[in-house]
Amino acid sequence: GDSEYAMIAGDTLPDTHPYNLGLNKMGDLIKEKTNGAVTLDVFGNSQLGSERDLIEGLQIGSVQVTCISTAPLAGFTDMFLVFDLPFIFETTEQARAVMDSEVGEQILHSVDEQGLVGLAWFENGFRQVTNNVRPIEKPEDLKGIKIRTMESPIHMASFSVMGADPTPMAMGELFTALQQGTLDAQENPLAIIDTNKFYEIQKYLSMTSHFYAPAPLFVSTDYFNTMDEESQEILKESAKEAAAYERQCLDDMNKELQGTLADDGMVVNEVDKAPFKEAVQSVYDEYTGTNAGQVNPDI
Ligand code: EAX
Repeated sequence: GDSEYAMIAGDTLPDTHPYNLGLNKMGDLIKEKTNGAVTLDVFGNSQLGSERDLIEGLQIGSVQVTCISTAPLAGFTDMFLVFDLPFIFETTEQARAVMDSEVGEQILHSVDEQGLVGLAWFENGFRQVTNNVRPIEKPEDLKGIKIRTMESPIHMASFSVMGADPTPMAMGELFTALQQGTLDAQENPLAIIDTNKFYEIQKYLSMTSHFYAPAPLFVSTDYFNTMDEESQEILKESAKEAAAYERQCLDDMNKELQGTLADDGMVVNEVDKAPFKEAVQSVYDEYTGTNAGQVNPDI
């Protein structure tokens, strides 16, 4: 019969990316656990708009579920900003320990009253620089490089202090901008570089791991409040199970990708992170404090 709660999810990544493998898994779990009373249809590839559009979509009720980076949340809450700081984590294990901790839960649920109920932490991962000018081996190599960043003041400041020229842009416009040469560079985790086929239009891949991007999964607060308690519980439980699956998919992909991207023609280099960390120290000074837009030192 007809489902009682027919939800749609939107995100900005290709169908083959772990975000969508995870969201589809979540849809399967929910359908199974509710015998079809609750369903989730997934629309990737920016079909429902940019991450900022998706946040607004949840708030006004045109979309029910989304999985996004924390950067576009900077516009209306400072609770997620800590994740945008450069080199805040060294390993995936550290980042996951924070997401899965009490403070991680507190951050995830900090916007429940602002239209977005936090369900789970998916993961995007450590971000790497690709470009068409030169291998990035030291911060000076970024001088004059036109790089697309997410809409995060902290991300933009980090590239500015290293001498690059950051331009914020939605994911959906990025491939074309790189292809047309409007930009030299972009930065994203390997799974995005691969599933978006950036290797077709970018020559150098530099393993800077300069930012770590978690991916909070949200359901619209208004929509969530229309659901009966049992369906709410199933939704929450399925999201957590899907998050474990999503992270596993990402781990599996990451194991293969560095080699694959080189086979696809990219010139890959490792970097010594020490000089990069030193170069962005001023970002910590400028963006930590109690003013709006700053990372609260308590967090
Ligand atoms: O949340 O825009 C980006 O570069 C992000 O990595 C992507 O939208 C995933």
